[in-house]
Amino acid sequence: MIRTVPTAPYKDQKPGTSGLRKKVPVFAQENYAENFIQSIFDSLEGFEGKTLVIGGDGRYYNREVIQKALKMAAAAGLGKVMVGQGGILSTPAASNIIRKYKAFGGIILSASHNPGGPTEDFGIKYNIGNGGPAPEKITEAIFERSKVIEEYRIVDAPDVDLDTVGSFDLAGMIVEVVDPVADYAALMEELFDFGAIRELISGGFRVVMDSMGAVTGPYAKEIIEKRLSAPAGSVRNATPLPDFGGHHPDPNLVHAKELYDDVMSADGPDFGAASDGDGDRNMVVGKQMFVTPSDSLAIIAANAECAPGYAGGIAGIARSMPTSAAADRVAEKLGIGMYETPTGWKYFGNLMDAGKVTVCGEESFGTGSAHVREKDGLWAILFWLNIVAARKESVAEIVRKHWAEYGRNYYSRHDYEEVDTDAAKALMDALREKLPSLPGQSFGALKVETADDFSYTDPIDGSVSTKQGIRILFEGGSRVVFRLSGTGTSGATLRVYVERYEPDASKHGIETQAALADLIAVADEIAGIKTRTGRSGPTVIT
Ligand code: VG1
Ligand code: CO
Repeated sequence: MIRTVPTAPYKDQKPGTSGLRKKVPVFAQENYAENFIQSIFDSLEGFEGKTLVIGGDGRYYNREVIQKALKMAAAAGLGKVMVGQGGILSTPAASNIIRKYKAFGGIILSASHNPGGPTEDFGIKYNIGNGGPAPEKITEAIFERSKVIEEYRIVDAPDVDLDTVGSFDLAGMIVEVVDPVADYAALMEELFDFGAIRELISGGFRVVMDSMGAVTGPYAKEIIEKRLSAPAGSVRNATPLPDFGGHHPDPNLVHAKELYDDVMSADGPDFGAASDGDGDRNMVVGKQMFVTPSDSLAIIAANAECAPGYAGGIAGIARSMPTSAAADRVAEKLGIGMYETPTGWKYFGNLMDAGKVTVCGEESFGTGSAHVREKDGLWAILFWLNIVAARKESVAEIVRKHWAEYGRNYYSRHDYEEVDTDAAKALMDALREKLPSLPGQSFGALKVETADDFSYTDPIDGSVSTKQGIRILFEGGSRVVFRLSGTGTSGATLRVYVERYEPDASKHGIETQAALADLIAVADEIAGIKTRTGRSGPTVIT
């Protein structure tokens, strides 16, 4: 039954910030997906007879790779695979199923917010038994294995029917096709006050959610329209499509512009939300008030006790280094721990497992908590609705009062996408060389206090991650951070993160780009962005 297939290694299967991401034609090369999946199994121990969770965001090539992964799991000796119906599982839902059913781990198929389709992106990611992305030592082991792999094992069997819920035999392994939504919706109902949110909505508070043709459609329909009684049609683009309708399923000001414009208009809905390809990101827009992801983390943390699941308070907060320091001020006031980690959700896992932190966030529209071990788009959206329902104030009021109390961290990220890889690397190298000379230097009114290449030592297991982004900190709490994306699939993406702290409430109404203009200019002056990339400006501003 088990067939051992000789294969030749590929040299480019290095997982990035969140798993292996490549264009579909790369994944479709002979044995490419098989090699990577076998490398995962070869890097793990003790899974024989245990349960694995498999699901994806429904993008092009999802079903094909799921069939391969199922047959390879059977050959590897797994006892059972739980797979979402239709091959669908949002990333947070997969994390929940791994935890709830004490699975050994999971394979999540997604390239998140990147476009899908025959020539677009695909991805494979391994999650460990805590439900979170594999830590670096495992992803490194997978990469090392993929460079020397000589064979993979697969059972010869017909494809599994992914569309019917139930248990099936696959060459001696059980395949359980599960409802992708049920367990997740039940968890959300435990964490949040659905009664209060339902009352808010039935009182005329208009909520719209844009699922962007991606995985959260069925989840949002069940939760927002069915359980919270929002009118039918409140969830837009609710059918997961293999190409996401041709869009970037990226919930930000650029790609979710239609929803944004709608909610920003005077007679628009009271609350708008969007999520990404695999359901782990979120965008929250109140009527005429966009909430930055960094502020969202801070405000959720400050108001956590509104939600039943967090009524006892939160243990601590963690944020990725480029995320603004807004949450730090909340942690300080609450007298709880605050942790600054490298970019990528995998760095939060140990802190959550150790009970050090409850809520975590990234500036890249990612917020979540220890309820699962992934960031969670719908969770953040429901948290906001719960806060609005409990405080009986609009999103704009809540945000403005937060700024008045803690000060405002003006924040923006400028992305330069698909720039020449060598030019991007040269820019970072040149910046690194400049670091020692920067402290004490002045650029206009801005004086550099410190400058470094961020390095992180995990406080739980002592593992060290270096070169995680160059930060230039100015006196008074302003800063600029530079790093190269680890999720792109063509060329390099330079991310420039700009932040300025403004304690004075009378200065909280400035347009963000204007408030940051001097820092943006200094970032270019120090890094030579325009000259080195040949670009006159960023491709995406969020
Ligand atoms: C980006 C974001 C990072 C996020 C990662 C995965 O990584 O910046 O914060 O964790 O995407 O998110 P990078 O290396 O491109 O900056 V997702 O929703 O794509 O799984
Ligand atoms: Co995502």
